Amino acid sequence: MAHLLKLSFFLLVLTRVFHVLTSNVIYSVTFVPCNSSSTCPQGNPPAIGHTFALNGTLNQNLTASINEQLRFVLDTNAPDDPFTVCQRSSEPNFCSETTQSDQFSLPITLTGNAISVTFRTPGIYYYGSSKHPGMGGRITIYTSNDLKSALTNTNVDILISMQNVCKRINAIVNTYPRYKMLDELNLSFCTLNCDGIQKLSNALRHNTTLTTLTINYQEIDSEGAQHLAKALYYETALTTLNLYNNRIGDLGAEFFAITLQYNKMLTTLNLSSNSISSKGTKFIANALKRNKTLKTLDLSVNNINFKGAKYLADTLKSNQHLIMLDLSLNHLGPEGAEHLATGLKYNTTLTVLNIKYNGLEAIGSNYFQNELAKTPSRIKL
Ligand SMILES: *[C@@H]1O[C@H](CO)[C@@H](O)[C@H](O)[C@H]1NC(C)=O
Ligand SMILES: *[C@@H]1O[C@H](CO)[C@@H](O)[C@H](O)[C@H]1NC(C)=O
Ligand SMILES: *[C@@H]1O[C@H](CO)[C@@H](O)[C@H](O)[C@H]1NC(C)=O
Ligand SMILES: *[C@@H]1O[C@H](CO)[C@@H](O)[C@H](O)[C@H]1NC(C)=O
Ligand SMILES: *[C@@H]1O[C@H](CO)[C@@H](O)[C@H](O)[C@H]1NC(C)=O
Ligand SMILES: *[C@@H]1O[C@H](CO)[C@@H](O)[C@H](O)[C@H]1NC(C)=O
Ligand SMILES: *[C@@H]1O[C@H](CO)[C@@H](O)[C@H](O)[C@H]1NC(C)=O
Ligand SMILES: CC(=O)N[C@H]1CO[C@H](CO)[C@@H](O)[C@@H]1O
Repeated sequence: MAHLLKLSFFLLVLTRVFHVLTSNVIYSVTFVPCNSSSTCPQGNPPAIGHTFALNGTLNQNLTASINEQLRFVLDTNAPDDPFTVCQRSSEPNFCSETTQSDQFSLPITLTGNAISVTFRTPGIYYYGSSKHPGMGGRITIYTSNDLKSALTNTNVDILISMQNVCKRINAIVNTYPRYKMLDELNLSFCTLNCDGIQKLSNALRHNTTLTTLTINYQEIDSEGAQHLAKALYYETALTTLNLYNNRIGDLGAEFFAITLQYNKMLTTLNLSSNSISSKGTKFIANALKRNKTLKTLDLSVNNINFKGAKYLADTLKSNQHLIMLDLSLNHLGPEGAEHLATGLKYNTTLTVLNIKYNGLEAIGSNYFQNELAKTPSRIKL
């Protein structure tokens, strides 16, 4: 019993510390030059020429949970741009027309001045300049300190889909800066099974702002690849997909090849170390003859031999988009090198071809003699 008491005391202390840590969120408020043309997010009047930056980020919308305290510290003297936090503002006038009863404090104007507000009711609030319309942003207060409150709500679908399949997702979310939009997600330390991949793929189909997804060192097989490829078939915002060290195999490569013919967003596909042979390479190479967006393709550490090299070489003759092709640590052989050297003679856009660790160190320089003389940086032998 005593033991149990001790344990609960310990838990209490921990909870308390955690509570203190998460309940006080500090933003420093600076004024930075604002481009009248494009970079004033809320269309500030050019005459003002300045806008708020919260922790270096222009006019971001914030999220927090009830009972969390937001503290805004002014980092610049701003006699003409008094800063305030308010409710019931019109948008995008952000506190500029609110009466004093809707303001949470008197406006601050001097370096070091601070406003602390603890929100007790969920809803929409604002921060901004009480003088200038358009300077400021929105504060969304959620009901609890859950995933929804931790990030801008554009990617909630993805996070929620991962919550039950990746135990450490909460850790990622808790360390992610709140004033930033989630645009990169690294799930490499999850243990995702096929079900997890399917949930993630379904969530990806909803318009999200995620542009980079990294799922290295998992056991994504052809079925998982099919789910992901299907998601990319719908236009997502994703531009970079890293799947290093999985096992999608030739069938998985075939699924991605289908998607590559339609997707217009993906620029980097990393399929390094995925048990892909020349058979799977053929599908991808053929898809790239038609596709136009992919710029970086990493097929290193696979089982590609001279046949795969020939398919890719054929593609290089017509593809005008690929910039980087990594075929290091495969089994290209001298014949493969010869094919690729021929492909490169056509004026493709490729600026880096990596064929290291294919046992071509000695013989490669013959095949790529012209290339190496012209642009040595183009070939990595
Ligand atoms: C904003 O920056 C301040 C000062 O650098 C820092 O103490 C604070 O933790 C940052 N706030 C957030 C929400 O990251
Ligand atoms: C303002 O626009 C100019 C020209 O487009 C650009 O060079 C500059 O970096 C921009 N400044 C900011 C603060 O975004
Ligand atoms: C911030 O919120 C305003 C509305 O209050 C909206 O117009 C704007 O697009 C939002 N900005 C971002 C970056 O979400
Ligand atoms: C992804 O996370 C893993 C594990 O935490 C880390 O080793 C790796 O560097 C990260 N990769 C990227 C691209 O951020
Ligand atoms: C994503 O957004 C675009 C443009 O807003 C829209 O046309 C498209 O249907 C949306 N896609 C999905 C899957 O919601
Ligand atoms: C592919 O991923 C591996 C592992 O993270 C990395 O070492 C490699 O540089 C990546 N390839 C590209 C082209 O980014
Ligand atoms: C090479 O580029 C030039 C100029 O961009 C173009 O006119 C020509 O058709 C191209 N040749 C091949 C073989 O792609
Ligand atoms: C998705 C996409 O960009 N498809 C293009 C593939 O290439 C053909 C021929 O160049 C275009 O007609 C498609 O629009």
